[in-house]
Order: sequence, then structure tokens, then C-alpha cells
Amino acid sequence: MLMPHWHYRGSYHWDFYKRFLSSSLSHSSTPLHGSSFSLRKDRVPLVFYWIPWVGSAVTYGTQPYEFFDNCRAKYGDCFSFMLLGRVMTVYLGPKGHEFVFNAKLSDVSAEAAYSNLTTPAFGEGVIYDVPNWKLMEQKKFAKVALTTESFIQYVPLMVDEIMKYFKTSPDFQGKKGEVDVLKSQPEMTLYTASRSLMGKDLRNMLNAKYAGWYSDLDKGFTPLNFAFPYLPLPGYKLRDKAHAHITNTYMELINKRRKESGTHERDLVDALMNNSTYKDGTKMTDQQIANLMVGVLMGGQHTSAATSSWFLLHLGERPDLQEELYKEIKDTIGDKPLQWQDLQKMTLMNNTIRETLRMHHPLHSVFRKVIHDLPVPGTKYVVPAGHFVLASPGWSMTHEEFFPNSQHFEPHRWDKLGGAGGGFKKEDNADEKEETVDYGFGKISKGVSSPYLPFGGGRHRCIGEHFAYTQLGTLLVTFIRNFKWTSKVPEPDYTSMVVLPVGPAYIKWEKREKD
Ligand code: X2N
Ligand code: HEM
Repeated sequence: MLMPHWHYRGSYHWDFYKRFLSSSLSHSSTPLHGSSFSLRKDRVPLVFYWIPWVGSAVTYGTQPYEFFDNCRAKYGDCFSFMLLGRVMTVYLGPKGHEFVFNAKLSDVSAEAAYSNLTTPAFGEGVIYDVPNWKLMEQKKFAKVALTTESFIQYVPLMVDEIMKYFKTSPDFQGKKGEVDVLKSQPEMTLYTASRSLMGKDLRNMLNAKYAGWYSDLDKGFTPLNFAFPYLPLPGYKLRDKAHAHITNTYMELINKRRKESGTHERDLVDALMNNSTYKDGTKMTDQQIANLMVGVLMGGQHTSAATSSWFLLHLGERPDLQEELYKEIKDTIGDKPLQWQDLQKMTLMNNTIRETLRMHHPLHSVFRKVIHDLPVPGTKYVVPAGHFVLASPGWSMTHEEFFPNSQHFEPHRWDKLGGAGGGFKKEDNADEKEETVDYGFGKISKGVSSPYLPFGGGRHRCIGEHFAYTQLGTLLVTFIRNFKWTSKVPEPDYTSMVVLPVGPAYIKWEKREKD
């Protein structure tokens, strides 16, 4: 051996690589103007823009799907646009899903696209602050807390949290009232996720002081980070302080549990304490375990809170569906306490979640940074290293071509497609017939050319799908059992971290008379 092993494995090379990948100088190698750019015959057509650097940020940032529709009318499914100094190449539709989600690891990088966004909020050594093989392993470690056996334990705990919220929240007192779902849903999501994934001790520590830290940290998880991750703004300092307080608490919990006897499999904390040794023999440190918990919880928090907000608002316009859901619950479990197994039998309830995700994908765009010149299959185009590629399943899922009457909220559209999906693959993990692939965190379906891909696909596919369905299903069932409500669905706000209803977004509720 010429050099000790750790020269290669040490963080120096990774730090260097990371800096190179995320430096704004490396976004593109050629000066970019609308005109000189398009002279190259092998370049994807670039959407014209007036303001240098800013490019199409305003139209894309405020109405991405409309922007995509307009570009598609001019250029087809594949086009590029300028976004705050970056060249984004969009490929719409199923072929675009294949192009981006199944791109080769040697051609594109998710960490180079997302690290600015996530690392300041989650901390170092996790998710997009590590090379891809470590992310694959971290997903495998976390998945231990996301099994059927875990969900069976989680459901009663979540029901408990939801009922406690209804009893104690000032917004749910009396026989009727109104509540801003943009306030209630983040709270209910935090309580149910903390109680299940982090355990009882941590849930009991969620007091006012804690709420302040969560809020400071949450404000630091913003799309602004894409452009300016480490500015000396006051909010960023608060973010870093909050991160330190929260992860210190998680580490104290880990240390407390180390002193307990025996191993447990109660939650994510146990899962990561029992199983967080990489295949090269190195172990995640307690700080890294704590950071991974922050990342997993924050990701699930935003996507899940947005989704429940949207289904509450849609159902408020559809009393017929609320009654149908109520009947489904009555027919399945009567007045018995809800269990995870029951959720699997409630077709309309699951289709309501499915339909909500169709109309309101929380992430309207997903990105990769191109690190090696990448030809666009079936065209003469090459996307050069330094540009970004963008996929938008949320666009396909709201497009007439794939979903007729796409702007109509109709959970029953999923009935007639039948169990197998009637031509549309379910977003579910692959069934037996399908070709599968394992990137290190379990088998998933190989193909990603469905227009319906709320959880993405390929090596970056979501591991939170079944947790999300469990959490959202438990919440929806408990809401329907206790309340009837009305509302008006607001417009989407695309500029936030996830696509949220423009606030305030009230539902008017009344207690359901038990029969
Ligand atoms: C400045 C209008 O507003 O001109 F989180 F463990 C944890 C999140 C990807 C968000 C993309 C673009 C907004 C432009 C505004 C974990 C659960 C993850 C997955 C322009 C003038 C993180 C991109 C946000 C576009 C909005 C990617 C998430 N499951 N969570 N101009 O997450 O997974 C995690 C994974 C993304 C976005 C946007 C503008 C694992 C403006 C005016 C302004 N968005 N956005 N997750 N814009 N303007 C996550 C993958 C990863
Ligand atoms: C990845 C969607 C809930 C954890 C993803 C991706 C999507 C997604 C589209 C792929 C991103 C990309 O390719 O760039 C959603 C939706 C959710 C949800 C729609 C809820 C409705 C959750 C929850 C958790 C979670 C609850 C954790 C418990 C993750 C993780 C990844 C991921 C760890 C992997 C990131 C990677 O490998 O790069 N999710 N997610 N998600 N999600 Fe989720």
C-alpha cells in the first residue's frame, strides 16, 4: 500500500468534491445569453429571458405548471430555462421521469443539487452531505423503523395524540368552530410523528421552549437556501442554535437509552441505535444519528402536513365524500379502536390520499445536477456538466393527457382502475410481476415511466411512503369519526418549501353526532 487507507476515505476529498459540486461557478462553463446559448445545435432550447441571472425565476417560481405548459407549447417536452444563475433542463412526462429518476450515478448528483437546501437545516454527515453510497445506507438504517410491525405499534399512539389534540387545542373546543389547517396540520403532524418515530420521552418534552426551537429550525428549511445557504442573516443564526439544542436533546435521549438494559424496537431512535454501522465498518456518530433524525422528521413533517391540509380542504367541499368515508369506517370497524390492519381495508380512504397527492404533489420539481455530459435519449441534445435536470411528476399528475378532468378532486377515479392499477402502476413498491432493483435500501420497481409518481423513483425514491399513508390514514379516519366540516379550497402557493394552500385556510367544523 502506498498510502494509508484513510487518505482515501477521509473527509478531505469529500469536502473538496462537495465544494466543487455546489460552487456557483461550476453551474455552467459558457457565458449564457438567450441567443449565443441557442446557437449550439446540441443544446436543449433555452426559454428566452430578459433579466440576466434571474432568468425565468419569477414565472417558474410562482406558477411552475403554467410555466411548463407554456414552454411545452413552444418547445415540446424538453426545454431549458434560467433560474437564479442555474440552467435547468426540464423533461416533462413519463420519459422525463425515466431520464431524471433513473439517470446513472456517474452522470447526475442529487447531493450537488440539494445540499445547499438541506445541510444547513439537518446538519453535517447526513442525507445530502455524504456521498451517495452513505445515503443509500442511511435509508436502509431508517427503514427499520418503517416496517409493518412498527406501523402496527404506531397507529394507536397516533390516534391518542390526535384525540388529545382535539381535546386540548383551543381551535377544537365546543360543538362547532373554525380552524386554520395551516396551523393545526403542522402541529398534529409533529405530535403524531414525534410520538411514533421518536418515542414517548421525546414527545413529552415538546413544550413551548421546544416549539420555539422547532419553529426557528423550520424557518431555516426554505427554498431561499437554494440560492443563499449561509448568509449571516439573523434567522440563520437562530436556525443553527435551534439545531444544536434539538440535536443535543436527541443525543441525551440516546445516552439515556444506552444505560437501559436490553435492546428495543420501539421507534426510529432504537432503530438507529441498533443499526447504523456502514458496510465499510465505520459507525455513525451520535451527532450524525441525531442529524439523520432531524432530516427524516423534517422531510416527513412538511410533505405530510401539506397533504393533510389539502385533503381536509377538498373534503370540506365534498360532504358526500365525508359521509361515504364515514360509512366505510363504520362498515370496517364500527366503533372499535382503529388498528393499522383496518386502514388497509379502507379503499376509499386510501384513494382519498392517493387523489390528494395526485392534485397536490408536495414537491413540484425535483432536481439533479449534471456532473458528466448527458445526452437526452431520442434527441440530438446533450446536457452539459454543470447544468441541472428537472423532473415534475406533479405536472403529469395534473395534466389532462394523463388524468382526464384533472382539476376535479375525485377519489373514485381510482376505483375503476382496479387493484392492479389498470394501466397505471400503483406508486406502491413493486409487486411480484414487476422488474425490481435494489440500490441498498430494499427492492423497488425498476421502471419509473408511470405518470403517477408521488414518491419518485430510482435510487432517491422515498422511503416514507408507507409511514405517510399510515399517518395520513390515521388522521383522516379520526377526523371523519369526530367531525363534519366545510371549506373552500384555496389556490396553491408554489414558492414555499412544499406546495401549500394559500393561507389562512379555514375549515368550519362541527362535532359529529355519534349514532
Ligand atoms: C426569489 C417568486 O420564490 O420570483 F427533506 F430526510 C429529508 C424541496 C426539492 C423543495 C425541491 C423554486 C420555490 C423557485 C421558489 C430527507 C420528504 C428530503 C422528501 C424563484 C424570487 C429533500 C424546489 C421548493 C422549487 C420550491 C428535495 C424532501 N420526502 N421530504 N424565484 O426537496 O427529498 C428531505 C429527503 C425539495 C423543492 C422553488 C422559487 C430526505 C421564488 C419570486 C422569487 N422546491 N421551489 N422530502 N422562486 N422566486 C427531501 C428530496 C429533497
Ligand atoms: C424521497 C415524496 C413523505 C423520507 C422522496 C422523493 C419524493 C418524495 C418525490 C424523491 C426526491 C427526489 O428524487 O429528489 C414524498 C411525499 C411524501 C413523503 C409525497 C408524503 C406525502 C416522507 C416521509 C419520510 C420521507 C414521511 C420519512 C419518514 C424520504 C427520504 C427520501 C425521500 C429519506 C430519500 C431521499 C433521497 O434518497 O435522495 N420523497 N415523501 N418522505 N423521502 Fe419522501
